[in-house]
Amino acid sequence: MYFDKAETYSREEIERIQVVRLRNVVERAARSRFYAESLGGIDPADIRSVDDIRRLPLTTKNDLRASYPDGLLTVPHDQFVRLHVSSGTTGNPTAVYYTQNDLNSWADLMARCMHMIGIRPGDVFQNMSGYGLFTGGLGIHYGAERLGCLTIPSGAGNTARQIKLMKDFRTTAIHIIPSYALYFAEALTKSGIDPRRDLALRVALVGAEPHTEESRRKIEDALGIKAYNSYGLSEMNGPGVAFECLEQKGMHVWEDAYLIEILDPETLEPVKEGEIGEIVMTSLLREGMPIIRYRTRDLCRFLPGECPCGRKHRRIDRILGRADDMMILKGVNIYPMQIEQVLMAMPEVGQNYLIELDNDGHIDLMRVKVEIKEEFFIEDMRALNALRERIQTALRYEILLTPKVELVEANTLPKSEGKAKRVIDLRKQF
Ligand code: ADP
Ligand code: K
Ligand code: ZN
Repeated sequence: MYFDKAETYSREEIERIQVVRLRNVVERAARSRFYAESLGGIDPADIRSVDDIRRLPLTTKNDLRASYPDGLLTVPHDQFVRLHVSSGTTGNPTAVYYTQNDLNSWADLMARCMHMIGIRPGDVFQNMSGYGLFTGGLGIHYGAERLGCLTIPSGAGNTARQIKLMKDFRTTAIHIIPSYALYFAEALTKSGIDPRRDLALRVALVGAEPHTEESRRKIEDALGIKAYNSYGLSEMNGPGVAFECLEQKGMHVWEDAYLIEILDPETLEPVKEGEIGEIVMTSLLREGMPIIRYRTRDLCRFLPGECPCGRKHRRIDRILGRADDMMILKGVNIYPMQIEQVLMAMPEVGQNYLIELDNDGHIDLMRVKVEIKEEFFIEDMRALNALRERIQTALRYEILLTPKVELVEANTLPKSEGKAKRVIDLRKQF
């Protein structure tokens, strides 16, 4: 029934474990350059209850950038076996290192999530998310193997091949980001395949980007499956932080492994029961690079009451949005500053640019309108096209997605008074 006995813990047991583990985290973290300074000699013995976490300092994305690449490491370099790097913005990206123990406990957590939604050894699991630096690839992959599934690392895209793999190997479970799932469902219909008749699909993990209850239902109807919401972030390993159970009523946060707070992003005080605030996370199991009170910028709320499934790990609602200007396209995190940095490094580019996000059906796309300085706005089509392609390549290199680039004449984009509006989101909520 349960993959891990932690799923059966009472509130008292959860909190007892949290206090012990938090003490260890504080002790261990102090070995890193960053926390040696920011913890300022806090004594682990001072942590006597879960609420004592509020004595510890918060950690922001900027802190991680400033200590890039290895300011948070607590053991020598040769003890690490994996590195993921996320969203570079102006200056440094953030690097997350894993020891073998970290990878093991992450795989266990991920396997726990998948087991919770009825996936078992013998299931055929197709991981249809990007691999590479995106933690949804390898993170979920190792969880599926840990659970004992036949695991197919199909990666994202190439819909025809995905379908063939599904048919040939009788795939029963998939991981897919919601926007691709909606696209995939349409492609399936167009290719004349009836998933209920022709495929063995039963269940999907969907996550990495915000989506609504309606799109979940759409994915479920179109593919003839059950779809479960999956939340995580690289700084906390990746996926496997919070996950829906069979009830599909919010995501259980694995509180034996993560200590979650929801704070008012202005006052940094805990919000009142059930109110919306920013998720702040502490990893309790990561040994090589523990992160304390990480400000995720994700806005969310706790769901009240107990879950009918019996697990006492608290549940959070769907992620309601972001407290910063990070954009999520096809599951990939992008900051407007990354784009600005690339554009402003090009001598031909003028003062103004505009990022438009749109979805063509379901697939996110980004259009970047770029003003070109008068002296460069030549009428030679070929030269302009070459410039456009150069900008596109530079952007793709930075954000890992290919935006559509449009060159426009100087002073033609709308000018704003005060804070420039750089991003227009025309996407229909899906
Ligand atoms: P991942 O590789 O798991 O996407 P990243 O660190 O790249 O990890 O991105 C983490 C961010 O993605 C989160 O802070 C959140 O904004 C977003 N995200 C992840 N899962 C979900 C989800 N289920 N619903 C909404 N947003 C999500
Ligand atoms: K993401
Ligand atoms: Zn539950």
